[in-house]
Amino acid sequence: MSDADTLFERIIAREIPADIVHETETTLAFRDIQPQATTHVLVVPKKRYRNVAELAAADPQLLADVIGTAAKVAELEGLTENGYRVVFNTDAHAGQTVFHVHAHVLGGEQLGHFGR
Ligand code: D5M
Repeated sequence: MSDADTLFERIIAREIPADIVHETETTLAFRDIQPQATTHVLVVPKKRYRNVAELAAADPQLLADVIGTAAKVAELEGLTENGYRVVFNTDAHAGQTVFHVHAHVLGGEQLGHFGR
């Protein structure tokens, strides 16, 4: 990818600090700096793709790794009994701000219905 590095490459490279929750060979999970729920963790593949559609097309196994890490985070954070949400904001209308694909794992409270 030709764009400049995003913030998340710098977190993966440990150039800037993050509150890391879990790591695998291919993924990293860390707490969102602006939490939108009691528990709000981001899961990123270490290899950069712009969004989930590009990741799915190019490397379905890596997408499965991201979802597997999200499930592991839910377990580690105690979210599995009451449930949780996994969200991929994709481009402008969804408000994607960091163009290194990331899953938001949200839970720890009753979440509102999503939409506007
Ligand atoms: O989500 C991008 C998310 O990234 C947003 O919820 C804030 C979060 N963010 C921004 N900077 C940081 C750092 N430094 N650490 C952790 N989390 C961060 P999007 O779906 O692109 O809007």
